[in-house]
Amino acid sequence: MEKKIVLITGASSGIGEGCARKFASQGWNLILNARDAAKLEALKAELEEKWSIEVYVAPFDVRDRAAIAASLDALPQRWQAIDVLLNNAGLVIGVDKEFEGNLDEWDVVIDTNIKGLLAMTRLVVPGMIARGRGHIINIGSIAGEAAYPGGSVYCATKAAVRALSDGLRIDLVDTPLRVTNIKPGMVETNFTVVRYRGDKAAADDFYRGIHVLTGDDVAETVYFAAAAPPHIQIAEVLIMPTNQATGTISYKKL
Ligand code: 8X3
Repeated sequence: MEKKIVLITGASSGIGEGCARKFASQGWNLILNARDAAKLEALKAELEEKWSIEVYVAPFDVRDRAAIAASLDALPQRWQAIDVLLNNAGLVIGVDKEFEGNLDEWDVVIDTNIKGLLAMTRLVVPGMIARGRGHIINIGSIAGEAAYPGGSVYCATKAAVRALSDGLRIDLVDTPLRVTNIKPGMVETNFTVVRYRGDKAAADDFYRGIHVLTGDDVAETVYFAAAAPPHIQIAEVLIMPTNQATGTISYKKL
């Protein structure tokens, strides 16, 4: 049987990288996207060596709509039938109040988390509809459930991911396509270092005293949704550490 194909955005680190490893281990071929081509090439070499699969590297910034279109247009024929679009690329910069933050940084966050996801969806889903199969998995967040201090804009983008996921599920209700929104809580990845503008000590402090999730943990749930029988649509999953209860309430043993 032909191998299935998953396209993962933001695959060079964190949850995206964890998903690349998980799907590879299950025999899927991967289209890996991120801005950093060198990291993608290294991951490709590692995964092709370890598993009997193929990896296609598609470096672009999801904020660059023309680059997305060019990259998808350039896909060789045998890579075009994408089974799963995993919209994972996302970030937050800073923990500022809504009336104090940097509008240029927020443009990056909004353009990546919302407009990048939307552009990928707009460009990949029509082919899925034409082929009569496909699954869009968006990485949302517990941050989309309710705003929390210092998270105003990021929380807004993840609330948007929830609305975009729900809206797409409605738009595709008369098709075999599925839409899933995976909403992680605290996950230890480079995401938090970027949130603290490169301050590794602040990021380490954020995770101190609590056993948080890894990108690999979240990948297990993503894969569960992707591997479910075709008549089952895992619409949403909220996944967090055992000692986290909400976006603002967690127990840290310090
Ligand atoms: C990020 C997870 O817990 O920092 O999506 O809001 S959290």
